[in-house]
Amino acid sequence: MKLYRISKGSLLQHDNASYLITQPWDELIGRDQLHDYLRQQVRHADLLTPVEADALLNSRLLAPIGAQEVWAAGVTYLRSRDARMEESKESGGATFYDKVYEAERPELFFKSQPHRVAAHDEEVYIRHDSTWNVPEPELTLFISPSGAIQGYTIGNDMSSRSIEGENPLYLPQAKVYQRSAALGPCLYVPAHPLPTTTRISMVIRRGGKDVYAGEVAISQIKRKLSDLAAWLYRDMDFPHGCFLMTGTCLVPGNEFTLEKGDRVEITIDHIGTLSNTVGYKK
Ligand code: DO4
Ligand code: MG
Repeated sequence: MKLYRISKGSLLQHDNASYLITQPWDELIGRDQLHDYLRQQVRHADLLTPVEADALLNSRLLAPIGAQEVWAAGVTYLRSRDARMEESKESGGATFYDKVYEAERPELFFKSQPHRVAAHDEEVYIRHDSTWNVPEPELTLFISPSGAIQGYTIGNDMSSRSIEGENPLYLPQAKVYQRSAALGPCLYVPAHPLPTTTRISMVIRRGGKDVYAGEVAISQIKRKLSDLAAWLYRDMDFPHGCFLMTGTCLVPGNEFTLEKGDRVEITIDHIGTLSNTVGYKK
């Protein structure tokens, strides 16, 4: 089932029907057995007509996040390891990336507070002080307060490669700034974990033309999703649960940098498409 966050509450799609749920978002999603709980909620929720549901889905969608923090895992795919080694070879930082790719402990970093997250169709930003910028399309987990994966959404881990490549200690500045994270369009809550054949694809459009297109199956990831969640929850509590971006495998060639006005479309099977236009903080 899919849960869309809208200004009136949540729109739940299940078995070709749509329901309006007014329970506050954090209270609704912050639990184990979320799929079963949502199925029960259908009994008390208002059934929407197809016209009402379409009108709500075509109005502004909010990012599917309330009070949760957004974290991210890095260097979980070979392509990401190789791209980081390449970009940081001048700074002498390259060797960290091959080590973390092989290490038992994954790279996990803080990505965003909820208020900095862009929703589907909102602008994502590139930094004014960065010369080399890319989107990173990432399967994003929703993890309950107890540490169990309950759902999935699409994440864009917008990144400055010039700042990250200059010095690995600049990683927080390369990764954490206004609208550097996008989540959406919905929270997908299946009865069973996503199949490993699930594909992530990304298209970047500029002036009506595709300037990048790529696709990967999540089976290419080096780590188990449940291990990433378990590492994140070591010695840490998340009273409302947490979102965890699981790393990118799709990295445009070194000549590519985002420009204002580019449209980034990330599609993940079963979940949908997250689209954002690129801009700068006003
Ligand atoms: O180590 C830098 C960031 C890695 C990352 O964001 C990724 O692999 O997706
Ligand atoms: Mg990333």
